[in-house]
Amino acid sequence: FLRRVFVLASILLLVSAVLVLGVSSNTRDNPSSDHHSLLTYAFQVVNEFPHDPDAFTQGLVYAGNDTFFESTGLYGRSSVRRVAVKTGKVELLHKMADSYFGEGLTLLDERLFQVTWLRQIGFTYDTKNLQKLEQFTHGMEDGWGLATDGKILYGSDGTSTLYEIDPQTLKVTRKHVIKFNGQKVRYLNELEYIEGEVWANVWQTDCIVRISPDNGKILGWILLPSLREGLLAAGYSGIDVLNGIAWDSHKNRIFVTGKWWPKLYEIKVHPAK
Ligand code: DDQ
Ligand code: CA
Repeated sequence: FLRRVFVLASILLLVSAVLVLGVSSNTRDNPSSDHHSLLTYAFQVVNEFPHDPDAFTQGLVYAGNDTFFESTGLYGRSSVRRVAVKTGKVELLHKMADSYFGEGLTLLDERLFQVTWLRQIGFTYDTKNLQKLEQFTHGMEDGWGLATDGKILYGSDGTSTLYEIDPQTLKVTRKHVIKFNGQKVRYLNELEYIEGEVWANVWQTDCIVRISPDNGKILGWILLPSLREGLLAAGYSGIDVLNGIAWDSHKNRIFVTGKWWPKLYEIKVHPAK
């Protein structure tokens, strides 16, 4: 019996030695592996709120006072709406013309800016009543995401380009092509400016990429597959992709949701191990 214990113990020792050696030599072979793990962020849900499951969310922005403005897509069903954070209730709704597919939305100086899909046409709205103010043409290839740092607009058009747009002239003033390990990151979608970074949903993925607007470099990836998977597991089979990031700069709250998602999440992000 003792001999058996001894043999088993030696096998265990050998296996763990191989494992430890394997892992450490891996790290040595790949000096950037530490760097890469720092680039990845996990998250935890700190609150969840109801969200209109008929909202094909394309733009989400926090407006203070526990209120969002949200832009929804699909032809004939596109809208700009004011939504109560806690209840998910739509408090005010502007229905768009049937021929427009609502996309990214942002809030600057009491005005909402919205872009539309497959067109270079955007609109501004009065935040008080959601009345349309102006129609504009932008210089992006298409209208997908919008965000602002309080001075300029950031835009995405489904390519790997992050645009800077002057809110007065609506002209593109600067562009960055976003690359990860030399590869273009296409399908940049809904945007949010958060403490000096631009965060972008990558369409058809459960990932948010964190970008430095100063140089277009990627600062990190937030991996959120468990949100969509959790909804599917709970029986919400009609949901589409993750889309919609909003930032409450007063209470440092991050909100995320998706197209036709019945829930909206407040999350906290931390480096993944
Ligand atoms: N975009 O938001 C990624 C820019 C466009 C999404 C377009 C998706 C069309 C879905 C049509 C569903 C019809 C029920
Ligand atoms: Ca946003």
